[in-house]
Amino acid sequence: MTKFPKGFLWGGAVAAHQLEGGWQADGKGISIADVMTAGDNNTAREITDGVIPGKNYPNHDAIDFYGHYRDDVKLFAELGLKCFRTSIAWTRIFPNGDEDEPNEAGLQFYDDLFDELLKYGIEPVITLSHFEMPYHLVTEYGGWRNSRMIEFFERFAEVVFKRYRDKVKYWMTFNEINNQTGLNEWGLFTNSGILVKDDEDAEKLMYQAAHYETVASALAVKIGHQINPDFQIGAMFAMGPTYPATSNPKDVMKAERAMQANYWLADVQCKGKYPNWLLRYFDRKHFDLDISASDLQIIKEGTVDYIGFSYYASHVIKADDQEPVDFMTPTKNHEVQNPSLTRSDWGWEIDPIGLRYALNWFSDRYDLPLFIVENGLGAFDKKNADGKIHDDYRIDYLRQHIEQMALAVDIDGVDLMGYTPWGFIDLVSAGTGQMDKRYGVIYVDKNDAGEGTLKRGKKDSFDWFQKVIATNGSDL
Ligand code: BGP
Repeated sequence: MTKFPKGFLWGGAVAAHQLEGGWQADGKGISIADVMTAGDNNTAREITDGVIPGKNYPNHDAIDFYGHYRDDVKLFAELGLKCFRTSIAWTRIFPNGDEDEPNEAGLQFYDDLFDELLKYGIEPVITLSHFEMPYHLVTEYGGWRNSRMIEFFERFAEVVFKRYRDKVKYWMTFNEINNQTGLNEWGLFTNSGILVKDDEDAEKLMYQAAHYETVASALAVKIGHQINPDFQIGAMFAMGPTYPATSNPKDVMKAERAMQANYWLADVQCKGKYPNWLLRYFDRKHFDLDISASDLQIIKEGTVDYIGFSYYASHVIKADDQEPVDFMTPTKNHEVQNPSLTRSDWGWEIDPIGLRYALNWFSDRYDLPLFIVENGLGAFDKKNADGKIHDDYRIDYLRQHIEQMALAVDIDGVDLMGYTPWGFIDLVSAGTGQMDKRYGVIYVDKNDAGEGTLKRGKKDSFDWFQKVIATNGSDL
């Protein structure tokens, strides 16, 4: 018997810049993803100063979903998807980000894509900003350190809300808005288009940028509801619970601090207010941020309808005796391995029970519907002698996570809207720029060197996930 409600949104998730390609097609502008090179397992992606000829920019062509979307959607329909999560590439609509008028060809592309999905009864689930803001907004305005970003984002949101008013019901404002709280270069750039100079305080910049984003998000929620009261507009967080390394209360408090440092944005977007500890922290640090009374009013009025989140792994933290527990960020240096868990090819800890924990954590705190909009296993897939990919490791990963989802729904009473595994069609990795870090149940013939026919194929996990959807999660 299924544990999942009727109408449960089984789907798959991607982001425009990671699969579309067509980086200059039909008037598209350059996004921040277009100036990031490929890294690999050991080297980070380079953020270049504009597009430099000869460098390898994997997002430029990606898997050419832009040219293949009709055939791909047909395959999604065969898989049985009820919904498809993608983003609208901001640079297709406003190539530079600060124009007065949108680019009609870009708008038309998403009209065609949504029509194609709806033809098969697949509901689009749309992220407005998924690591792909116009690069011009970085060079001209400094990204989200600048409050003018709010007006540019609003214009973009309003245009697409109006245009797709009757085609899209489920929206999210900013993808993984909280993954910049770790203060690393990648997180700050992909979320906020911020490159920190030597004489600048990264932490202060992050809080300021994140504040402007929450104001923009709240305004988008308000405008969206005016345009169509049926819209469901969610936040989106990267969720990876942090556990204490031991029962030493110092470790427990440190883990609590890590959770606060990573999820305060959920308070702002879901409760409509800053947590008390953070306001005290701003004072203590003399940050003197630009947070006005009217901003706080907007945040209060524009709380989200649901919580979307990604879940890949959990973390463990150990307190440092030399350091006061009130130290907030970054917390990464204190992470230790979890001896109870195994890890993926990229060292991400595999923790299905952590997903149930995460569902309970969000549900208890915010009492909102939840939507798991990313989850999955990045792995090196090898073709067998029969030319097929037998990815039982991926099936195991997904099965174990869905089992925990079922318990959260059935036993814990969590209000769960749906589940869209990440990168269910192979695409470019956001973190590394690799093609060979694969999450898909659909294989795409393209490798890290950019070689391949782009031909799509079904992995064993395709047939398995098809059955899961067809039985509403009862046959795992
Ligand atoms: C999340 C992003 C996705 C996606 C995923 C997997 O952080 O929202 O865009 O890429 O993680 O990460 P990666 O591609 O680095 O394996």
